[in-house]
Amino acid sequence: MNNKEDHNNRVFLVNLSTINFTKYNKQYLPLPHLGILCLKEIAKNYDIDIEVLDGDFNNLNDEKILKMILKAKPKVIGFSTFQNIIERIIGLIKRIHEKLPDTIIIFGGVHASISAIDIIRDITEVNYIIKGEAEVSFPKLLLSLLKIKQTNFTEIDGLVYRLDDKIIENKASIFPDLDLLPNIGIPQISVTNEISLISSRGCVSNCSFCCTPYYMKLIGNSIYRYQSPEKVINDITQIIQSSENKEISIYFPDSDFLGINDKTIERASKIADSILSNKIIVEIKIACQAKAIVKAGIEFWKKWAKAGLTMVFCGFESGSDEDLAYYNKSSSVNDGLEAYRILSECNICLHIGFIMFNPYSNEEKLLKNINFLKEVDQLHIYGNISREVSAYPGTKIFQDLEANKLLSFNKPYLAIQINYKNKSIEDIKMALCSHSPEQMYVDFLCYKFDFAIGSYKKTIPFNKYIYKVDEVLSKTYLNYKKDRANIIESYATKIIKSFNENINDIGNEMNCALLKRHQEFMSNIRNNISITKTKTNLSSLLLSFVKKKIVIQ
Ligand code: B12
Ligand code: SF4
Repeated sequence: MNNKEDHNNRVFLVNLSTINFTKYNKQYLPLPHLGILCLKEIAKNYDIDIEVLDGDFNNLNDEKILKMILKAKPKVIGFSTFQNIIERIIGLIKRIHEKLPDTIIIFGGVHASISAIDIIRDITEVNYIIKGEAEVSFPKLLLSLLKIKQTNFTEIDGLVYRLDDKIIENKASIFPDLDLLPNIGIPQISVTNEISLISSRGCVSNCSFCCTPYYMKLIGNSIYRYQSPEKVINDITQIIQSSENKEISIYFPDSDFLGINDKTIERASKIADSILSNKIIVEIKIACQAKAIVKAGIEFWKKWAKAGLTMVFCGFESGSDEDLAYYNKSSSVNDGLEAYRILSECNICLHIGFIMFNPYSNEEKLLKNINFLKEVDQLHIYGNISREVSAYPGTKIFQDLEANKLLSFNKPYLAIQINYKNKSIEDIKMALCSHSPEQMYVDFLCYKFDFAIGSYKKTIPFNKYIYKVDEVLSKTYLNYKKDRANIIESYATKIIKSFNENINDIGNEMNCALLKRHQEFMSNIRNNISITKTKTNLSSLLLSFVKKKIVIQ
């Protein structure tokens, strides 16, 4: 029976937006939630139709999602959980439960898997949690809940549920053969030509701030698993064939696309070989580690560049080896510098993950970070100088900071505040980070321009405009980027070196200087606008902000 036929049998899978639509980050074009997309596709094999409400990807804020749920009165709603949205999810399910007390609420995803027992004990509105990979367990549970095929709950791997006064926790579930997964790129084609796929699960490293290693251990398989080159190529080919000649770009935001040993690097090499030998025209972006970039070597990256690789995301995380040791990174500062050099030589754009602050930061390490960011040409991205480490339950950092009384929280799975060893570093963090919302907006433009200019695109779509790329625009942007990095360097260094109380004022001055220079850049490239879709624009929004700031001062 198709559950579509019975409206009371509707099943929703929900991912609340992480950006939550403030006026500064509306521009951010996010990736779809790949986990719930995968579950939706798998459920089709069981004739179950799942409706996905993906906050980021479908442009839905929490109120809109609530309205849709209350109108549809679904029988089952599954929420994918992240730590930074869990409180909003809990608030929402309480409101849903008030109006629709019979609706069954299920949690899943990495965060709920790690804190399953605590969550189900505390949040009575949650009926079930599936711990681990849910491709087998979720359809089994749905078939039971929709009364299509009863299964004894003890036979559903990963199921965490209440039975009388007890909480039952089955052993976590895992999907054994990644080659058998559906092609989750196909359903994205109608919405975007920037498709995301996952070709591996797990990671060869064990970074102290990351949930991946702990999650993989928890679900009973800490081995790095990956799809065969044949499966990856097959999915890419199908996507291209189904996309009716649209230019397709495919991003693999895997925890670790490359791995680090000869066998895993060989897999990636074979994928590039196949793209080249089959003359597949596609743009590829991947995520991997600095050490692996170096290990794979320049010829590997030249081949990948020929095969269409335009961007690599890499978690460099720090410019200090001491911090990298605390983060238990496999890669060193030198690996980062070398990885940057290799990718630059191959004209592959680099997008980095970076953690400026942790509770043990000191002036010396912060200055090393600034210096490193300058060396790898990433100091113009404000996010890089304003991010602090996260402490997710299950991670080594969480354990360490909790043991050292540097964490404040009501429950470990809710929002967590990190406290600093040295109060003056916390002040520096405040002075540098408090402008993130509006600067994130500009960072997003920089990512777009870096990428488009670095990979020789003819146009750059941004903020309802399309900019024509020519020599003048490239030069104007590169000057702007240099100035932005210089402004950040001089003010951030001043803030870090100042031991007086006016560092917040210096932070405000930095923000104003950056926004002013941004405004100048936007007016300099006005002639390159080739298509105007609407009258509202980023420049006017930021101009009003600059004026407001100047008045405040
Ligand atoms: C790819 C990726 C992204 C991509 C795509 C994200 C996405 N939503 O799909 C991008 C780059 C956009 C991203 C963004 C973010 N990410 Co991310 N991301 C990952 C990564 C590397 C792989 C995730 C993935 O696609 N796996 C493959 C799919 C198939 O698996 P899955 O999503 O886990 O889903 C499976 C199960 O978990 C389960 N499941 C998932 N949801 C549900 C719901 C129900 C009801 C059920 C029953 C089951 C279920 O079934 C699925 C199939 O098996 C993970 C690392 C990891 N080990 O998972 C981090 C990870 C999930 N991300 C993380 C974070 C923090 C974020 C951000 C908040 C970062 C930020 N500060 O902005 C945002 C949040 C965005 C959002 N709300 O979607 C953390 C989460 C930590 C935590 N405890 O909350 C992780 C674990 C990495 C880490 N730092 O440790 N991310
Ligand atoms: S390399 Fe990335 S995915 Fe792997 S453990 Fe470190 S942070 Fe996590």
